[in-house]
Amino acid sequence: MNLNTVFFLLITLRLALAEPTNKKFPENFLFGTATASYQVEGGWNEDGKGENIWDYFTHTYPDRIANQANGDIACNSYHKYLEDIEMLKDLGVHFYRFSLSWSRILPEGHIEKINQVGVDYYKNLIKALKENGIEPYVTLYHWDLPQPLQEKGGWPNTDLMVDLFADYARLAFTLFGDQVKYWMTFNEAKQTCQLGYGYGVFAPGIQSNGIDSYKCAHTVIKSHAKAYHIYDEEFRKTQNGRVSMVIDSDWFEPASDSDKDIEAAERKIQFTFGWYANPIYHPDGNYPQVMIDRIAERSKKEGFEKSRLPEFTSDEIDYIKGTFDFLSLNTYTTSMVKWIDDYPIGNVGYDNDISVVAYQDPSWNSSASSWLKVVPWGTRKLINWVDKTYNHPEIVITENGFSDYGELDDEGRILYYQNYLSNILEAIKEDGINVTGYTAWSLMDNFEWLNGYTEKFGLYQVDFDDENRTRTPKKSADFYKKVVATKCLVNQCED
Ligand code: GOI
Repeated sequence: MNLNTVFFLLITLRLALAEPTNKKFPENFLFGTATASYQVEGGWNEDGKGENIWDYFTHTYPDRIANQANGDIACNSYHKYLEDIEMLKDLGVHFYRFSLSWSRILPEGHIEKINQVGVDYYKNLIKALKENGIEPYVTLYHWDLPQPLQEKGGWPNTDLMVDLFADYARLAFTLFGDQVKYWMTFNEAKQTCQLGYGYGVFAPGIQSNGIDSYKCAHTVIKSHAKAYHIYDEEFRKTQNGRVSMVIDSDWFEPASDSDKDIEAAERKIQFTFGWYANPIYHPDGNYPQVMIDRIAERSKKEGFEKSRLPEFTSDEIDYIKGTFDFLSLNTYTTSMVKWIDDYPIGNVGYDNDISVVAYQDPSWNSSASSWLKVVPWGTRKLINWVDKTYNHPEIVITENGFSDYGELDDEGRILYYQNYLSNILEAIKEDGINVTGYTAWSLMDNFEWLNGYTEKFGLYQVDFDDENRTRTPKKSADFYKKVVATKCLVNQCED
């Protein structure tokens, strides 16, 4: 054996050993899993809880939900939260992301009437989590607005909602802030505003595409900022926690490397992610310029007196920008984007304001959800885009997951997590991006909005035909448990 051969062997050995190391997350990286109040709690009218827009929507328009399902009982976590905590303990997760049901705490939406039993439910849940070493990550609003507030106009009513949300947020910080150190004000406001007040397919079912949906977003962004400032001024010193707003986005890949397709993909992500992120996370604040310009121009041609996109004053821009302690990102999939000529003036709406074509490649692997194709590389690109566009914030992935029909042997979900996590790890290690946490959606099968109980995202199966709502770990639960325990994506990582 000559010296070259020895070197060759040594280098091969070194590479073989080094390879697994690259599959290890940083020591301080945190793993968790998530649910949301309406999707799991049930107990919809128990112990003084008020009605919210999803109670009202599912009861009033049962045909809009697959199999006329609703969240009246859901996973019955209102009564079974201790069992949920056993599952979390078994997974070994560092944190549990859940949301507060606003109307369980404030049945009429305002702070003049507090439902103590509802408050106690969350106090007990939080206490039990802490006793088991699981950090609560609390979302204030995951889509379940108190119905009485909707009857006064809901989110498009900016003057009403900003102060009401601020009151609710202050109350939550006061009640739970000694124990809760991670707060998320809103989950995926784009779904609230565009599906709820634009297309009208989600509760409350208002169809005012490109008008109320923009007003809704305006209110949500202002509400978030006010809640953040309240935390900053009244609680941060004593409670020392962190506040963020969850924004969701697909990755949008240009359909070709033509300048036009690249411009179209950028416009699409600015209208999707930038709509909410720019005012808060961009150093200059305000809506993306491309939204301001295009919506103003189209509004004028449509005969509106002013732009359908509400304006922030310069004081408001300053007040809103920078209201975050980290950036929380939900992401599931990718779409391709193609440039087209602008849609002619006529139909008023968000998609016309964007005027691009988005589609998914039929060759991509499917899930049980029509919108969710498995595209792991898209997530790495999205993380890079977010990092670059918003000046390198700390990023926490607050949701990511895969749907099937509920089988225990859920290889598809394992493959999804394996490959998405691998791309997130590459974003950290190879691209040098500061991603500090990952959240698997979801802890258990639950009420999947319009699709009822037909599409399942859980690490645990829930038997919805059984009064006990029996929970059973899927194969993916074992997989995730191992990842959480080792912070490693292969059989063994170097230390
Ligand atoms: C999270 O949202 C959310 O936070 C969790 O609560 C949730 O459980 C989890 O995701 C899993 O979903 C193809 C008009 C089919 C009507 C394309 C326009 C259906 C209906 C696109 C536009 C899309 C993750 C439903 C983000 C809601 C699924 C947001 C992904 C319904 C569509 C549409 C489409 C449309 N979205 N969600 N939808």
